[in-house]
Amino acid sequence: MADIPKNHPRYASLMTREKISQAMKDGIVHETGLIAHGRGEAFDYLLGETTPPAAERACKVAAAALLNAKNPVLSVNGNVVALAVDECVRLADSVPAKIEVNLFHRTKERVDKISDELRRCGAKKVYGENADVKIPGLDHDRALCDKNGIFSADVILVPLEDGDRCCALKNMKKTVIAIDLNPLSRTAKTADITIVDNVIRALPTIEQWVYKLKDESVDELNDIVGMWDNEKKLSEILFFMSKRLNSLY
Ligand code: PTJ
Repeated sequence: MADIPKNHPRYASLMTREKISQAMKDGIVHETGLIAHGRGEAFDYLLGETTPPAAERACKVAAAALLNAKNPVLSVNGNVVALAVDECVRLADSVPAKIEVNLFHRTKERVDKISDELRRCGAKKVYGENADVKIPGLDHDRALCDKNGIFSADVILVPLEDGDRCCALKNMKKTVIAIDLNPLSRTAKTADITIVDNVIRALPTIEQWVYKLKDESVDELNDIVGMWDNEKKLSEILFFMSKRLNSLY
């Protein structure tokens, strides 16, 4: 790893880059995952690298949806495990939810490495290694999933997604929660609940809400989810970003 001085003004961001670059060398992140990370960084810059109020509220709604689900699943890929493996495992434990590895650039070697890393960090069971069914309507490897995991999930959390799977999951009548720093992406627009925030901040925030909402009734949780208007919240995020940009100079 590069020797980055702690007093560097961009220390946290540079260390995150080191992490994802190392994970690529270790075979966890696909090389194009670095490009996806760069796009995420640019949007995070526009947010001021903080969680906007609409994202905090989205985390609350996401927690309510996960708690009310019969078969909640967290879908993880290389970038998510590189950036927030402990956070994934803790969130899955708190709900509890299943964890499934689902990759766009799928190879057995990457699936095994990512699954091993999840287990090393405490995941008791990892789905996706023996993907035996396909999400209908997808012609790439993200379609491959486990019939007891993503395929039969009613609520699915998809951090760092790439658009068309989100649509395909919606077509299967699943509730989709997305974490995506880009509020303009197809994923952000298609999901039922979009958290426009960095996965590094969003996953622990959802977990905190899971603990806060754990004792609420099913009706109370349904109300929290039912009152969410995703389109309106995305426009609030865009307003937050543009207001912030306009106030800089
Ligand atoms: O590990 P694999 O094989 O499944 O490959 C995954 C990648 C990331 C290569 C694949 O999903 C991909 O190409 O994704 P996209 O289409 O580039 O979309 C990624 C989205 O995630 C973009 O909208 C980024 O803004 C966003 N993003 C990137 N980093 C973060 C993020 N959102 C939240 N937190 C991040 N840290």
